[in-house]
Amino acid sequence: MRLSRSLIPTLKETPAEAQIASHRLMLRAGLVRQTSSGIYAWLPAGWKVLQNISRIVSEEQANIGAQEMLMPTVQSSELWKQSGRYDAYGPEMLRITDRHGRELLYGPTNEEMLTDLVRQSIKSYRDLPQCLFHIQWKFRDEVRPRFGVMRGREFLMKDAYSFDLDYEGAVVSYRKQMLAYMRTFQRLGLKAIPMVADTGPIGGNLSHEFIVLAPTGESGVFYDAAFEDIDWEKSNFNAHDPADLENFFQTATGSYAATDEKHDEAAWAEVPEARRREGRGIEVGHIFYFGTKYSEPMGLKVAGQDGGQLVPHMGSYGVGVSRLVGAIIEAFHDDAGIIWPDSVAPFPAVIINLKPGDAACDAMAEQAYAAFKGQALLDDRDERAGAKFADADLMGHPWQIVVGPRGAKTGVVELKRRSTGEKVEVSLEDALARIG
Ligand code: P5A
Repeated sequence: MRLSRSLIPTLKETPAEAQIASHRLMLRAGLVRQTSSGIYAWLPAGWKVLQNISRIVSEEQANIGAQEMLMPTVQSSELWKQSGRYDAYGPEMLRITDRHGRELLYGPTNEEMLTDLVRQSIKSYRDLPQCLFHIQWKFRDEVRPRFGVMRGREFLMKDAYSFDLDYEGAVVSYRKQMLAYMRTFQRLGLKAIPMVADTGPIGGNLSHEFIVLAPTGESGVFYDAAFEDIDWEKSNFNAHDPADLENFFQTATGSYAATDEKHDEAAWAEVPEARRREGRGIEVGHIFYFGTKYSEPMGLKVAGQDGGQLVPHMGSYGVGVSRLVGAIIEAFHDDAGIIWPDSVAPFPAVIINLKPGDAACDAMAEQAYAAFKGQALLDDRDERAGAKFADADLMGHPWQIVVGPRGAKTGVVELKRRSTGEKVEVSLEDALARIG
C-alpha cells in the first residue's frame, strides 16, 4: 500500500475521548474510527490486523478439529423464546421489527441458532461429536461502552459450539478448546491465564475466562507465577489423545489463578509467597460447559445406540477478536506508539522513502516495495523525515527500511527493528533476507 494514496489517517495529537493507551493508539495510528457510541469502522490498516488475528484463531480451531461456518448477524426471536432467553437477556439485546411486524434481533451470541441448525440435520449418535465455529459480528447494547474496541456495542467474536453424547465427551471438547486457546494467545504474542469464572447469561456450571495481564484491565487478578513460564505453542500436548488432554488440563488449571470475583483467600494462602502475583487483566476469551441447557428445551435429541434417545451435552467457546486488537496494543507499545508482534502486524515492514522525487531514492524504494508484492507499506509522502519516522514508530511496523539519497547511490538502506530500536546499514538484499 502506498501511504500517499491510503486512508490511514494518523493523528499527532492525543484524542481527548480516549482514556487508555490502546484506544489512543488505535485512533492515532488510523486503525479505527467511531461511527456511533461503541461502534467502530475498521479502516484499511485496522482491518488487516483483525484479519490476521482471525486467521490465527481459525487455524488453531481447525487444529483441534472444529469446522468453520458462517451464521447471520440477524436472528429471529422464535428460537430465543424456545430456549427461554428472549425475555431473560434484557436491554442488552438489540431488538428489531421487520416490515411484517416480525420480531428480529441482532445476535449477541449464537447458542440458539446453532442448536436449531444441528437439530435439523443430526439424528443419530453416530453423527456426534460435532464442533462448529464462526467469526462474526455481535451486538450487545452495553450500558457503558468504553475503552474503544475493548468494550464495544458491535464487536467481532469467534464463537464455537460443541455437541457431545454425554458429559465425558463434553469434557474432552472443553479441554480441546482450552488447548486451542492457549496456542492461539501464544501465537498472538500474549500470555493468557485461564481462570475459573462465573457463567452469567450463557449459563452452565463449568467456565473459564482467559485473562491477559495489563494494568488497565477491567478485572483484578490473583495468580501463581508458575503460569509465566509455560510455552503452550511448543509444548507437545496432543489434542486428539484424551490422556494427553487430561495432562494438559492439569497443567493449565492446576495452579491457583482467579479474578477478584472468584478469589479465595484460603487457597491463595497456600501459594508460596514468592510465587504470588496480583494485577489487573483483560478478558480475551471465555469458555462454557452448560450440558443440556439449550438442547433440552429446544428439543435437540439423537437416537442412541440402544434405540433410546439422547439429549446432547453442549459447550460454547468465545474469543473477543476485536477486543484482542486492544489487548495486544496494551501489551505491546511504548511512548512512541504501537509495537506489533510479527504475527498480527498490518504490514510486515514500512519502506520509508526520505526523498520522493529523487531518481535513485524512488528507484530503490520501488524495488523494495515490489519485493513485498503489495504487502508492505511504502511511505512515499512528501513529508519531513522526522514526521515519517514518527508515524512509522506510531504505526508500529515490525521493520522499517529507510531509503535515503546517500545509501541509494551505494545500494545501502538503514534497517530498523521496531521492538528493539536496533538499526543496521545493510544492502537492500540483506534487509529483505532478514525480514524473511
Ligand atoms: C461463548 C461463545 C459468550 O458469548 N457464547 C458464544 C459465549 N461468551 S462471552 O464471555 O459473553 O463473550 C466471549 C468473549 O467476547 C468478548 N466480548 C466483547 N468484546 C468487545 N466488546 C464487548 N462488549 C464484548 N463482550 C464480550 C470477550 O473477550 C469475551 O470473553
